[in-house]
Amino acid sequence: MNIAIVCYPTFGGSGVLATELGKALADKGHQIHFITYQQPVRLSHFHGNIFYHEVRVPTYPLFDYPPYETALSSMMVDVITNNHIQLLHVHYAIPHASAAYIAKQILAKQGIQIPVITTLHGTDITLVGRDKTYRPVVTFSMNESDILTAVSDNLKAETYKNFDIEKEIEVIHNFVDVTRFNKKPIDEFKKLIAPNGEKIIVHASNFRKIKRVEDVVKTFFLINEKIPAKLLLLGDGPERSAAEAEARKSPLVDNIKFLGKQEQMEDILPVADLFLLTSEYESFGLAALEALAAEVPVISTNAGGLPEIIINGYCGFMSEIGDVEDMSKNALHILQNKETHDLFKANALVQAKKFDIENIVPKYEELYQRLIK
Ligand code: GMT
Repeated sequence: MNIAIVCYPTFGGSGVLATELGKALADKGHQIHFITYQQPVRLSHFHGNIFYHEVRVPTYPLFDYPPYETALSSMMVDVITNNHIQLLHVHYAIPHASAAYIAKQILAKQGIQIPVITTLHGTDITLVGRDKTYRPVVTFSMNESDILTAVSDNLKAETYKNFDIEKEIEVIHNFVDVTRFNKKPIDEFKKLIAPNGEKIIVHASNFRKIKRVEDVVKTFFLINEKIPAKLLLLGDGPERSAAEAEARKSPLVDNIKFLGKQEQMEDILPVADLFLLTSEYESFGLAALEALAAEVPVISTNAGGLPEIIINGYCGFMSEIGDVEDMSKNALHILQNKETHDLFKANALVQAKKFDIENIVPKYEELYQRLIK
């Protein structure tokens, strides 16, 4: 099949998922055309079946707000017309679903019928899309998509709760390529971070308010008061300086390293003993799934779709949002006993395999086949 994929190119989960999906489909022989404003972060290697089309928005003195959505629709029309594209799969509703609607209408006038799939990822529904600034357009364009998918049952329920949706939403969970993440840890790297065998705790996010990164720091300090440990924070975003300020309040600050944005998650995660995710909401929590695939138990909140991947007391523990005491207690329960830790690590891998790329990508292919027919 010839498929156009529209996504955000950044480190966020929706862009990562869309890129990994495109790469997996390309490996299966499909031709994939990415349309976005920058090369997607996880699209670093050449692949004969992958094409990348960059949306450029020319500046003009009149434009205080350059019209990205218009440029995007025009690019969709161009790519679809000139590359025998059979379907358009847009990730994250804003503004991709409405841009797809415009492109679909333009193409229909030219006698080209292009089916549109919109995949909802999380904040496009639970945070940004709900705002009245966007809601009418988001609602309309979701209803106009030929197929709507959500990445968890929780996100499906949230979408029905917050929007007047007239069609069925199909749930296709996030996935991970377990073989890529389940690697032996790089010993020199591990020794560099934890020279005295300290436990390595990792958090990765885009440091937005919704992630409550300060809770990661607080939880870590409670753990570190009891056992030698190091915290690696991966990613960057608006709340990084607040998290750094929180870290500097403690004499244990030197045990925390802010590593910034990192592309090679599959090299870093395997050195971790535990993954911390303290979010106020996660539609799914792809970062937690990648940790499980690297055999790293997860301590998280029980927000949103996280209970769909973390089995409490099996591959990790979930606590109420903000309950840093409970999160640290659970972390210590896992880390202080080698047998328990080994068991949770083994279970993490078993759990991750349920969401392996091999099980999930065919679900998208089935949808595509259905639409094209
Ligand atoms: O987590 C973020 O803030 C990034 C965000 C995005 O839209 O890129 O991630 C969302 O999509 C991921 C992939 O489907 C999900 O795994 C994340 O849970 C979801 N984030 C939120 O719902 C906050």
